[in-house]
Amino acid sequence: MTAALYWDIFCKVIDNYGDVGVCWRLAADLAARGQKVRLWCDDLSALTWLAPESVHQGVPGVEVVAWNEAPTPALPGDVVIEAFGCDPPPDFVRRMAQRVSPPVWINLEYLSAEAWVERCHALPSPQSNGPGAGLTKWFFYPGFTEATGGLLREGGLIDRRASFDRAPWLHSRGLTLQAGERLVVLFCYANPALPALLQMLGDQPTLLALTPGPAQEQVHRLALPRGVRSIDLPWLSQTEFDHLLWSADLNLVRGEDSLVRAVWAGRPFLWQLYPQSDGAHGVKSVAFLDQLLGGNAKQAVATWPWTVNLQRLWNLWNGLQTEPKATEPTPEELSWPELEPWTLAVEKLRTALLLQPDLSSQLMQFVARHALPGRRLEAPSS
Ligand code: TRH
Repeated sequence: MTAALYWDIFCKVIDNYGDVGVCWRLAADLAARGQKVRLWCDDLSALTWLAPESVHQGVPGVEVVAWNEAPTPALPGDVVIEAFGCDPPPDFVRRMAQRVSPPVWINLEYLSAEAWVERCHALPSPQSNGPGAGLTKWFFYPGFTEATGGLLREGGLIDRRASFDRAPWLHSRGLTLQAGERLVVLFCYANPALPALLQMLGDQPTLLALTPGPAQEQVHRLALPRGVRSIDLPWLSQTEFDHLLWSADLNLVRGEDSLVRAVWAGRPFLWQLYPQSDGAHGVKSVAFLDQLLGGNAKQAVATWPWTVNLQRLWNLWNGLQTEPKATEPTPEELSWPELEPWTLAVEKLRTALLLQPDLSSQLMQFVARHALPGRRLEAPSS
């Protein structure tokens, strides 16, 4: 049993909800493991729906603090996590350096399945100048292999998933399926491939559950094929969003946090990566497909012909080209991947990932290894 430490997590909301979504999950998970967490966030608005308990009754062990320009006299805790390189305030970093035993300072990075992540995970970055001169900042990379920091997976998640009862939950949310209808969840960015995908959904009676934002905005402008009806969802809490993904027959998710949740859901899914102007999302996409399809997505095509359809559809969904074709497939050339092997591939990946330690456990072990001897537990005040 590790002694409780004080953790400061800094989160800057750049765009969308992944930054605050990941930071909240981490804060709540650490607190559930007996740690004391102070979450500094420069935009708390999404927490009202993503984690309403954080705003209303509060969550034991987590203090949420509005991070603004105003100087704060807060004393740093034992661990300082800056999410996605967001740079804690200089005066706070100065106080970190002044502590008798400085905090373990971690930069929690974005999730990627690319091979370089293993090489960069847990590398030190000694600070030679600035307010933190003399301190060491550590890079911590989440990931899909043993040599990375793992994935967020709160205690009991998989048991809750296994005992989840879909029908009453759907009923409670007004998502009543008609006989033979499948449930498809759409959480996406603006996506030029949406019309083609909607046409494909017309092959079977479908209830399309639309998350707020681009999914609703785009679908409202399009004609739905026969047999497909849609329903607008409100923003759900993360817990309810999980339930939604667990209930679906097909999940269309975006961003890294929802990718992880789609894997834990164990249902077939397509992932829309955050599009980057330099095309970096293409490399990330291939790296994840490699993970999903037994290590090498290209070679998987020879062994498992069903993966051809998956990769074509996946690439179309991400505006990427499928090799060796020089052009995108036309809607007529697209077909659904076979459902059974697609589901099995997701379940297999989930099983493999469950054998690896989760991100919070790894962070706690990392901190225990890198804390300076003689660390005193100091209760910080904000
Ligand atoms: O919102 P996102 O697109 O965030 C992305 C990623 O973080 C990406 O790394 C970043 O570069 C980009 O923004 C700028 O997708 P993501 O990561 O899945 O985060 C969404 C969060 O919102 C996730 O925690 C799930 C949560 N969510 C709910 O809790 N309820 C909902 O109803 C929905 C739709 C999402």
